[in-house]
Amino acid sequence: MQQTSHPDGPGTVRSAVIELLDAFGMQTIFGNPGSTELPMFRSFPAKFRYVLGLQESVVVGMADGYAQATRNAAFVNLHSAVGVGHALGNIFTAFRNQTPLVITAGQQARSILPFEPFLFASQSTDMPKPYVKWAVEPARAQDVPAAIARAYYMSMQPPRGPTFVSIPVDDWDRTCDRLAPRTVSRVVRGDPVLLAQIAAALSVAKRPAFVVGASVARDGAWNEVIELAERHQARVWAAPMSARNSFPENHDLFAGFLAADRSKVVAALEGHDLILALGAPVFTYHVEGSGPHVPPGAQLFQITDDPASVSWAPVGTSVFASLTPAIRELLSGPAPIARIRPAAREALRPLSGSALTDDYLMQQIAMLRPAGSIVVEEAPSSRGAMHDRLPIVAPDTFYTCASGGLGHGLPAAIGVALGRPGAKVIGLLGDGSSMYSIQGLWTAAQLKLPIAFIIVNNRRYEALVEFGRHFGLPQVVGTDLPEINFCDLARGQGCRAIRVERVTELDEALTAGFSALQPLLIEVMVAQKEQIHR
Ligand SMILES: Cc1ncc(C[n+]2csc(CCOP(=O)(O)OP(=O)(O)O)c2C)c(N)n1
Ligand SMILES: [Mg+2]
Repeated sequence: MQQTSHPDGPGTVRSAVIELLDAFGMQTIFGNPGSTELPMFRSFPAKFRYVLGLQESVVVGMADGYAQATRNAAFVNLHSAVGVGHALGNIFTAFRNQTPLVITAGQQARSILPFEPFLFASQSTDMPKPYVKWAVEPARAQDVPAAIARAYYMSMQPPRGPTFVSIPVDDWDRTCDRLAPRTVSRVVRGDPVLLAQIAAALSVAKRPAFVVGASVARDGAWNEVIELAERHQARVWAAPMSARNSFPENHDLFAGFLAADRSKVVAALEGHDLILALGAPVFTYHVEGSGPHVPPGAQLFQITDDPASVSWAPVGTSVFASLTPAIRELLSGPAPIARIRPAAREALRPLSGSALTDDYLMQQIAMLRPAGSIVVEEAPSSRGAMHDRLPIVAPDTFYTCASGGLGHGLPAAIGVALGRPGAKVIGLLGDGSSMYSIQGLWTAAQLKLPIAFIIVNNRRYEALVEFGRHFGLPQVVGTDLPEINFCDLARGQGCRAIRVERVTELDEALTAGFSALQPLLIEVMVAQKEQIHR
């Protein structure tokens, strides 16, 4: 293969990998370095940037947000087995988020691997499994570039997700051939016969309903879903625990958010004769349930880019497909029968601000936030308030984790801000949730990212207190979080901070956060639920 000049000199594993990363648009490296990775960064190219996270969970969370925001795989570099260990929670989340990541980890030098050296990983590729799509430690140094290329292509294939390459430290300086990037398809066309059947059933259904999930947003099918819903006068529900926004929440056809609870899903969908799940599992549950999964007599169709959820769906006809082309096929299907447009939801009465509640906080965020701002949320018990009071109306402006694992939201907000320069990012975080990856504030401050970190400080794990009631527990151990000072935690990492203790202080603080060109943490001391008299 032809060699060209490279700042690193031609023909090393490092130069071949750097060229590939450049070709794949992965010039940003998220990492936390150690001895077993350093040779990778010899003569680090000027057009690349290294985003340092102070703990590997933060590193992967940032990369996840960045990959989602840019719709391209993000490159991650972790330190050996322990770095992978710290990162695993957010690797699991990236897997559930279908976020493409190429995760690399340093391994000890090949020549000393037989002697169980310091900082080696004995089963490096087993460690991140089963939450990566593919894991490899190449048999030879010169196979590393091909492994990186395969990891990239696989991460970008539906279902997208993380892949993993373990790289011995002595590999980087070995000589090796360059590897040309290839074109590899990323779209799955659904079975045309089944898609035609769905289009036909949809055209004659009396009261169709759609359940939209994160893969609609991931595939950029926002406009197509709106067009399909309007064409069929279908009410549109957000899928239980959907990690992205897939339909304008101020649209008159928007019906609300399905609960992750079987009988509640059935009750919400009652009266519909056809249910079309788009880009969502059927369905994500969080509590045990029994009985049917859909209202008796209703037909269920599912189209999604996750072959696993296609195979485990308990009822209905499922098609494995990329969402945008599949929905376009439905749009070219037979015209629907005449239907009456369903009534829009009733608007909630505005809150006066008699108490500093999470509901009131969400209402004021909705009122004051700049158009086009992006919400990255991890505030479990405030999610209902957010759904009620903070409608998400523009595509690609809402992110949360699909896994339920805390520690993703704070670093993901940083990644989203990096991936969408110029946009205001609002990190909406519970006091408990933010503590899993609080070190991310340092990276946000160093990079001067325009993020408003809003800490909903209710001084406890409120969601668990509420869950305790579900299990009939009058009291739940390990749920009080007194005496954490988030302003001090922020300032100690170079991040400006404001505390809001009274309703009258809220608007000014939010306005400051929404106009700042740098990160600002706003700690909002909200009332605990039983203190609220509505
Ligand atoms: C990694 C991880 N550990 C524990 C949990 C269990 N958990 C679910 S919600 C929650 C409470 C979160 O507290 P906070 O962010 O303050 O939100 P609140 O419930 O108060 O709204 C916890 C600990 C989890 N989901 N993920
Ligand atoms: Mg809390």
